[in-house]
Amino acid sequence: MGRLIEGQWVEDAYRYDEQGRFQREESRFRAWIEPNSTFAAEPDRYHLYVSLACPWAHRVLIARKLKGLESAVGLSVVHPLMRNQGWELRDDFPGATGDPILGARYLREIYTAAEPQATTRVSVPVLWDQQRRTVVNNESRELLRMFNHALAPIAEHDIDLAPPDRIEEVDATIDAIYEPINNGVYRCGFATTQAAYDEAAEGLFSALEQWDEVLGKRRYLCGDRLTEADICLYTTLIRFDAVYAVHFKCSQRPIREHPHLYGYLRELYQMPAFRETTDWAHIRHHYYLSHPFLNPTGIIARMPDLGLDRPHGREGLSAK
Ligand SMILES: N[C@@H](CCC(=O)N[C@@H](CS)C(=O)NCC(=O)O)C(=O)O
Repeated sequence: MGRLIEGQWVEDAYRYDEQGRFQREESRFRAWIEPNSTFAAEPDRYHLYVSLACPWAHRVLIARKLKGLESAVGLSVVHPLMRNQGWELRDDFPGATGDPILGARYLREIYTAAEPQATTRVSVPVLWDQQRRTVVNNESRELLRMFNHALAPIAEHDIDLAPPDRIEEVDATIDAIYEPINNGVYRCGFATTQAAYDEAAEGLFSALEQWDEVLGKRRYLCGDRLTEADICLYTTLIRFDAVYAVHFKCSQRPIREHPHLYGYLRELYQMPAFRETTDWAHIRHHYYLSHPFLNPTGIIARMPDLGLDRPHGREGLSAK
């Protein structure tokens, strides 16, 4: 892996604090699509770059499908392996598309096309504006909100994943699950000291227990309607037993032993927008082969039987 420093690619590891805790960095591009702004909602203008392996990019892919934005916003899928040159736009893996838009070989070329002297990590998801030839935004949570609200005028489906009467709760829930769960699995996996790992694992498994209890009473995280918060939790839960439990040492208790989280995960997986954007080959190849410091032999662990098509039994949960 690496990063751009003043437009030059520099091979580089992740950042840690002095206690060995993984430090996630802020996303660089943070503009918004808004009516009558530099970035207006227009079909065929924006292009989304994702990895099908990445839980952050997966959020935006699910929203794109749920909202019916697939014909309005184009998509490029990177190759699942991310090694010294960062994400590559090769098409020699099923589902990887290459880059029909800029003809880039490396994802970093999208970043330098926007800002030749950029100093930034080169991450997915990233939204490219074909009209202004620049990156709009590369922060998944903001892209998720933009796909939901700002791009609604060009969306085919009328579904609001952060409705006005729930938006504060949706934001508070996304905040609450981010550190212990979404980022927590990475903090377990990338910890470089036992203490940093123990701290992350403790936070992760107590948060999972807490949300398991909540989901015993509520159908979705914010009540009886699917929201952005569910998308944010799903993309971590679906990778958990297949990858994080082994590769990131999130081993204490699998999702399929949390009864309510497991039923909830099955329900979401059985929805087409979730299932059709979940690509096991990309997920498993990416994680097990892209972090040689964690898995030097590059062996891909066996897939457990997740039983995701079993009935979820959650229809009877009333709104609370
Ligand atoms: N905060 C960003 C995080 C995105 C992110 O870390 N994506 C990973 C893939 S799972 C990535 O592209 N990492 C490459 C790197 O950081 O060099 C977001 O939520 O969009």
